[in-house]
Amino acid sequence: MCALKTSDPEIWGAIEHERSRQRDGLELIASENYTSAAVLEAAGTILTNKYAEGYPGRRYYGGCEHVDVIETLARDRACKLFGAEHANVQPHAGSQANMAVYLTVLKPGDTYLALNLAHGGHLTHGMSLNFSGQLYHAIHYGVRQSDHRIDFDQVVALAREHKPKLIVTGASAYPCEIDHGRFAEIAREVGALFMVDMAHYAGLVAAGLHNSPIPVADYVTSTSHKTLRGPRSGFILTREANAKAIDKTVFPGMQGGPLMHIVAAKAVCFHEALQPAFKDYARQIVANAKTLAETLVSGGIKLASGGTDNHLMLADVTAIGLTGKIAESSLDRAGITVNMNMIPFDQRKALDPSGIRIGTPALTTRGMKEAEMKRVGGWILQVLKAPGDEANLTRVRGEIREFCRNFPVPGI
Ligand code: DSN
Repeated sequence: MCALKTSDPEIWGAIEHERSRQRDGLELIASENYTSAAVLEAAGTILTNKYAEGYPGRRYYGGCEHVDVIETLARDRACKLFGAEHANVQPHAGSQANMAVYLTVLKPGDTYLALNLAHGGHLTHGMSLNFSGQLYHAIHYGVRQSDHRIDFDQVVALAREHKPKLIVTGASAYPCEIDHGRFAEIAREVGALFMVDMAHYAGLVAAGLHNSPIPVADYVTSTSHKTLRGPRSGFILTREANAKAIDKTVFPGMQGGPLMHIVAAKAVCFHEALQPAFKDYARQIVANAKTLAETLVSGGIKLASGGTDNHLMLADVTAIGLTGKIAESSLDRAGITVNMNMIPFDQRKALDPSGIRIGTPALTTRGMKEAEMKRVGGWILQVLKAPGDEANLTRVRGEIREFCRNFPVPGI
């Protein structure tokens, strides 16, 4: 960092402040994590200098012999990790991975079925302002009001009524396991293709803790930076029969040169996830989420679906007289980072919804376990019960800073 400090002290300074923020606070954003030092190193290499449009062995630039090795390793490792036939590791992010599948299998105006954003879905699953809602006719299923689990009766009814070309599942704020097999049966019955966006729970799939979409889905998309703990990026898994079409859509269809430093970092992440220790890590993410959920519930917080089966939970803070925005900002002032989030059947708007989303992947990476989750839950409760008490927030922040010293962040 010395060169940067000298040449651009403003950017260097902001990065240093962010480094302290990541080290001194409790990171509970469900879609974030801390990469290993090795992933960070790969992402920060001279590979950023290289153009490599095309695929290994078929590039449009000279000098690609070394990046070919890297991309081939990344693809092979992704396939081995998830038991897939083909991997495209070039999508810059999850949105691009999803876009690549849509562009491959849908024509503008075609109908597809996906989970409602307000019930835990994702922007790229057909939100009206997103390309996925503008270019295509997105129909949405939701969760049941009674237990906040996916309403399969509604999925079946909508699939039969609309005969979508594609059925999509996967979520960014859904605390339960998704039954991919059930979706696959419905897709088969109505003659639809089936895509799973496993971005949030990919690490749990890799560890065998969540049923895998690979055997039953036509296309699986993911990010690499959430439970999978890699660099910020995306990838697509599919059968060999779909390989040519999906590769052609990613390049030259929608992207130019792949970010080879990030492809290398993805290869490192897949290698790490193939190690036995990753299974222990993923198990601990889920155990930590359960303990944190129990702590919050016993402190009077209402959770969507009553708890969690995976790495995240959704708390309805209106039940204790707050809004998601107030909860997010008071927790922030105490050194606890979460994001405000809609809860199913929310009566409020996305910019100040009724809930907050809380996830355990990042704290688990720091080595925190169940005992620490009880303390973390205790601090969350102390803040939410007195969100305007600045002295209390300052006291909690100090305690958290001290506590965090015992749990180093990899790479810091
Ligand atoms: N924006 C991500 C999340 O926070 O879940 C999903 O892409």
